[in-house]
Amino acid sequence: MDFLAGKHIAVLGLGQTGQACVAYLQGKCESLQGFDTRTNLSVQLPVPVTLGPLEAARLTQFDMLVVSPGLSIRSDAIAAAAHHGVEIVGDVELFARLNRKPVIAITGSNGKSTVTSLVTSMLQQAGLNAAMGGNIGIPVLDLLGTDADVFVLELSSFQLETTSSLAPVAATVLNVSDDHMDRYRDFADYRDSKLRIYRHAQRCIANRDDASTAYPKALARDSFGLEPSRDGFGYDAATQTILFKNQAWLSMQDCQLRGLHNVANIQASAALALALTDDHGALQQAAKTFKGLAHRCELVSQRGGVSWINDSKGTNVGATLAAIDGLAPTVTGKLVLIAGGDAKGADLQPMVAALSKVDTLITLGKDGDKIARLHNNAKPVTGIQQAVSLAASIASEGDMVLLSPACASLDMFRNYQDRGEQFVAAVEALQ
Ligand code: UMA
Ligand code: ADP
Repeated sequence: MDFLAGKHIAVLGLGQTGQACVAYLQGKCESLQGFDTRTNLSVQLPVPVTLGPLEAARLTQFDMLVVSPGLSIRSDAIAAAAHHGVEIVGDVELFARLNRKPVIAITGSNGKSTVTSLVTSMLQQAGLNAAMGGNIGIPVLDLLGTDADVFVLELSSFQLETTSSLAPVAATVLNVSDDHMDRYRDFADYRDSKLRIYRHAQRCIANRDDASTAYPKALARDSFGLEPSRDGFGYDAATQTILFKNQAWLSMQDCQLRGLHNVANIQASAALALALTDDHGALQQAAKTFKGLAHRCELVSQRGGVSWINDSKGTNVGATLAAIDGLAPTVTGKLVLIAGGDAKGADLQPMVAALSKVDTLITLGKDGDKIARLHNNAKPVTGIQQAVSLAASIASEGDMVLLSPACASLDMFRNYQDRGEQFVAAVEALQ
């Protein structure tokens, strides 16, 4: 904790992360203050708090800024402080400097929460006391006081930008596709922030089907992919069997997760867990019983023979492509897609091929019209209730209605959970 002693520290952003940072840092440094650009924030903190725009003149007076993921370190005031020599870190960097227990680290544009939860279940099944945290919703500093023996961290590109000394026993970039383009110069810039996860990793696990996930160099390496392979995990599509070093390892028919993206998620999870256990039976058992998380391709109703699927966590194009590609082959009738929201500056063109599998497209939200232009049977609506009513009037037995927005929810909802819950409530309220 020497690196904190005598320091004047500012915590920037006072959401979940900032509050955990204040709770941890209080009493461990010379002085501590909190800042948040939001003026409507009501937080009670035991340190002086300044709300409103960040000012470079104030920030340059600190030794260290602990920046929340929701704030860009490229914003003028923070960049000016960095230029002035103020150290810029995030909560994951503080965690990395303080933690002495093994860490498994997961990033990627899609599948992070699923893999983080599944790795944790696998390790627990193998008898390890594993706890998860990070972008999945548990600030990493809150993990330090727990009795867990190993931590499984979901890390966003924003968190990785402010992290430089994390040394996981195993790390993966699951995939990289356009997301958060409103915070990055271009795709390469976004990808580079994700690849930071490999920097000090003992074992790097890449996706053979996505060249953007490859490590430049690694001490130990492993991989997963949807073709058979002599290395790591592979897949035999004909028999729906996951392979390990070309030997049958697990039948997807014994698992509850569906879709090729979930084959990749199980493979990646197992490859990560093997860094800490060689109990293959435990990993297979955990994969078989894992039901998946709420709001991710979740079957919420089968009223009238129509499958209603809540994939509200499909917050970018890559996620929605995976949902359509994974689910469309299981539909005997028509597929109705509800999409739209804040596209975060993403290129929507890659949706065109997948949208050809959609019979009716219902759009809503800030960028709904941009998605509507990609389909010849698109119907814009003003809200989720209208979307569900319209879908119900179109769909009949054998059809599927899929909410997979390809967009963030924040233009119309509190978060993706709120969007998913409103969708489910509207489906349940149907006469
Ligand atoms: N904000 C401001 N001004 C500030 C600080 C934040 O306007 O001074 C805004 C941000 O732009 C954002 C919101 O407030 O819209 C929340 O930002 P935050 O940094 O306070 O967020 P936390 O509450 O600390 O939650 C963060 C992660 N949120 C973000 O990265 C935006 C949570 O991931 C994460 O679970 C939590 O830390 C614990 O680690 C959420 C998320 O949406 C689920 N992540 C993005 C994603 O998954 O796509 C990256
Ligand atoms: P994240 O935490 O990265 O947002 P989640 O596990 O919460 O990922 O899944 C979010 C959505 O992304 C899912 O609902 C699904 O549509 C899609 N998805 C999940 N895993 C993958 C994957 N490996 N590749 C592509 N899309 C995926």
